[in-house]
Amino acid sequence: MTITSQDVLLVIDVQNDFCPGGRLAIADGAQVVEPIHRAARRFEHIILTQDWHPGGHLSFASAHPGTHPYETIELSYGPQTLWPDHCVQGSTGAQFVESLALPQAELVLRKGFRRQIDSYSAFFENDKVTSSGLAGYLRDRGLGRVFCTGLAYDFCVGFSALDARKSGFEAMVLKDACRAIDLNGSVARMEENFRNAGVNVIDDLR
Ligand code: VGL
Ligand code: ZN
Repeated sequence: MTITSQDVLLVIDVQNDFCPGGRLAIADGAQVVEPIHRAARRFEHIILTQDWHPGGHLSFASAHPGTHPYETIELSYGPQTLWPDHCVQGSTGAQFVESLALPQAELVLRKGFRRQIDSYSAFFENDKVTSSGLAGYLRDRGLGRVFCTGLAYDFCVGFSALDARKSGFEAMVLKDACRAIDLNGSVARMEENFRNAGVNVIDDLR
């Protein structure tokens, strides 16, 4: 596959809390780093996202007495899965994995910083209307094709790819450079969404 100057590599949430030893650890999470580095050599443009929650964030089970992590509850904007406290602003868990070395990245986009709304996608928060501004940024810079990598395949990577399509961009997911949470069939559901939205899943760039 030919990568051009209109393509961007989107590296989602490669942070300590999503890796073994972290608060919301994903199996083999840290193993995305090597394939991400390999892909990154081909891209002129790289954007990182960082899950970045204030303490007491509404997506934390700890903010809802009587609930447990990985339950789903109804919030004003719809269903919300509850998580262990994670990626709290300024914490070690919120830092990028130490081995991630992408100093050439042009933008670090933080998301999930509003206490009352979670944000899986890099484009829209979970209410589906609050914009991060990323679509405008990409458009202003003439970037048209988004290659998604990172954590987690079935949450933040997946919703970012779907919203890239909704915002009018081509969207690819580099599966080999992602790892999944896989909660109650979330991987199968996300892959169905990918098919319906025209998101292309590719194993790796070759
Ligand atoms: C994520 C759950 C909660 C992710 C972020 O990066 O996929 N998942 N916050
Ligand atoms: Zn989060």
